[in-house]
Amino acid sequence: MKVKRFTAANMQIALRMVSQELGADAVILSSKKVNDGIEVVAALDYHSEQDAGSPEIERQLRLQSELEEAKQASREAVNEHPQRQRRTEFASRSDVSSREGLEAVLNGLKNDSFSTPPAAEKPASTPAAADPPRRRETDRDESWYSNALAQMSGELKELKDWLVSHQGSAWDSSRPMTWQQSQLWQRCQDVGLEPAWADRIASRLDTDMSLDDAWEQALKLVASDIPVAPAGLLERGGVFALVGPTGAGKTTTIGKLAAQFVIRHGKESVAFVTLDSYRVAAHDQLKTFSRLLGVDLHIVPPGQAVSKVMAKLKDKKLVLVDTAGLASQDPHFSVQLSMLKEAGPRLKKLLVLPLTSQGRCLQENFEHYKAVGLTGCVYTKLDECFSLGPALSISALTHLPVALVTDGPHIPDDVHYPDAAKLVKLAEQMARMAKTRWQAAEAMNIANQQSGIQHGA
Ligand SMILES: Nc1nc2c(ncn2[C@@H]2O[C@H](COP(=O)(O)OP(=O)(O)OP(=O)(O)O)[C@@H](O)[C@H]2O)c(=O)[nH]1
Ligand SMILES: [Mg+2]
Repeated sequence: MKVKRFTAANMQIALRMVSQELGADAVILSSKKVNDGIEVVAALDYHSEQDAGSPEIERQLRLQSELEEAKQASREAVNEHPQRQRRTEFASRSDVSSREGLEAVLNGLKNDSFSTPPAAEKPASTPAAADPPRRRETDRDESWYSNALAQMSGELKELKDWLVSHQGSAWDSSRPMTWQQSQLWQRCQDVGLEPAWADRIASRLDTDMSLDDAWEQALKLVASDIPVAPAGLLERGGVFALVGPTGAGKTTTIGKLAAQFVIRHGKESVAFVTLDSYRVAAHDQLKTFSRLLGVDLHIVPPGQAVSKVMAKLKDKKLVLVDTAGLASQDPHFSVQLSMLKEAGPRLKKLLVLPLTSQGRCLQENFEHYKAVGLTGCVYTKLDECFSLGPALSISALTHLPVALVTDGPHIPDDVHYPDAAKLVKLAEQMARMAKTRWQAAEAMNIANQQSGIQHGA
């Protein structure tokens, strides 16, 4: 149990002091009016039955009084020595972390007989030595102080940079960061960028700019690091396989692309191929699209050559190959991977990355599918996601171009060509919104805690 006496101008301030010092679980044991306001005795870990009237409460209050008396006695001792008092005042008044604060301390010390600078350590001059030499002495003092000040400022800055670089926030701790770089690094983190990428961005920035200007630059660098595939897939066509985790949106995206292509180039120009024969009703969705759009569907059974089917579809402008979303541990996973590899580079493989997945899952998806030779990726479910940083990190760090972005389940409209700058802007807005929500939640927690204490009292 911890017991403490608090004195304050009114009850509200006293309760706040109790909450700050002993926390929300503190119990108020007594309160009474005193000359300068109100005195409250509060306890932490107080158990009403066993602690009531306990000598431990008396003992702790007595110790607190003795401690306060000792502090008062020591303050009086300091006041008795005027020079020591002056030094104490400099120290307490001045904030040496700023240039002005440091100057104030130095000026204070200059007037203090305890601290005589080297230039003034000469024997006292005779009264005859009038104004000119004294002015020279003052000039020398000034220059000594400004040199000392410049040196100390430099050392403080070095110390600050060193502290920042060793605080463990930087991914690459062997490379020191300035304070501003570390702020930018933190903002990149808030956006959800991978630490290694955030590190690269922060270290490329000129730190003479204001923090906000540097952040603007940082966002431009982020956008320039995101590889984007040339637009025009829907105009040019080609042979594309969509691979990726279960439920990522592969079949739906194929439906969107096929529908738009049919509108532009006619149903004869498109064909569907599926490698998904592993699950019950595996082809149903694609069969429905095939029927509605009037587009041919070709099924390639497990282990068969995809290249043979592709050879038969040479006259089609757009061939879309659907695959099964399988876990990497599934024995069929490697069979499907081999079929995709067998088709060769004419079959362009696009990794479908659902933006609603965690960053680590997206990273694993990339690792599992990169063996097929990915030419790009499709971001899906932008409309349902609240952090874009993880997917952008995959593209930037693995140089995997973004070919398409989908932002809804509707066929054929919810598919677009990406714009890196817009994606980055969106990513930053999402991060800002998340931060504001956390801050509001925290403010609510504190308010609830305080009202809880008041009700308890
Ligand atoms: N909100 C939203 N939903 C989407 C989007 N793309 C696909 N979906 C939905 O996600 C669900 C799964 O989509 P599918 O196309 O079946 O996913 P898949 O990758 O083919 O899944 P598997 O074949 O099981 O591997 C469906 O309900 C789609 O309507 C999108 O951009 N936004
Ligand atoms: Mg599917």
